[in-house]
Amino acid sequence: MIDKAVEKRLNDQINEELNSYYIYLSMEAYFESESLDGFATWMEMQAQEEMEHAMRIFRYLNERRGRVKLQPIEEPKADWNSPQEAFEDAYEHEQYITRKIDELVDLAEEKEDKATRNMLEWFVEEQVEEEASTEAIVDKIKMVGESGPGLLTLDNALGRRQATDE
Ligand code: OFO
Repeated sequence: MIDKAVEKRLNDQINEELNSYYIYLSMEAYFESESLDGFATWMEMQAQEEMEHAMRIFRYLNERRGRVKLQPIEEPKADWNSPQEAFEDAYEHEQYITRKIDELVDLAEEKEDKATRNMLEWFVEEQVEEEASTEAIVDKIKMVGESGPGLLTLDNALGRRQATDE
């Protein structure tokens, strides 16, 4: 039987991942409204990944005979002043999620819950990738600056993102 404090925090993390899903879905809608289809595709893939992150924990909690309790999803921000601002928000959000995962790891270790600690290892590695990818896009947007052709080239490149398993 899973520790109650760990169960509670895993439920909170399911909520964080679903909030992430909503944030990126909202960014997808923003990019669609700006006719930046490639940026929108990238965000659609990102949102799908977040749903899969939530489901990973959902399935794990069920497997441990814990009780999944879904919580309300916050209304996400709907508008940004520029693609740079949206991706800066995404990068900041990923850093926040990394802190949440780290806190969960600390709790699993404190409770000597090795199975949860082991399950979280995937998330620890994933967060390295999530921070790196969003930060790299912020850097690229800064490089092209206000340049229309530069932004369109970047839009094309981001639109080639493929769906992955996670
Ligand atoms: Fe963006 O990695 Fe989950 O939340």
